[in-house]
Amino acid sequence: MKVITVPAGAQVTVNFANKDSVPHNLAIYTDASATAAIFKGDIANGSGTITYTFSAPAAPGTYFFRCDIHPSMTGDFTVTPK
Ligand SMILES: [Cu+2]
Repeated sequence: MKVITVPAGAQVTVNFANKDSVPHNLAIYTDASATAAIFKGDIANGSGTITYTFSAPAAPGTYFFRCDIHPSMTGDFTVTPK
């Protein structure tokens, strides 16, 4: 389990460097059902880099992230109080 932790409401910048040979992305959802997206990052092809910027949820809590192409690549997206 991987964990990304950010402050509530923060402007988040992720320098997403795909060092793999297959495409990946970073997508954040309200929970592990992955039905309500908070942020869906564009897909980075192999050996590509993308900078993602988005606003963290205002409400502290534990959210969920995954790679949409490989739904078994998951982790917690934790939002801490400001
Ligand atoms: Cu992937």
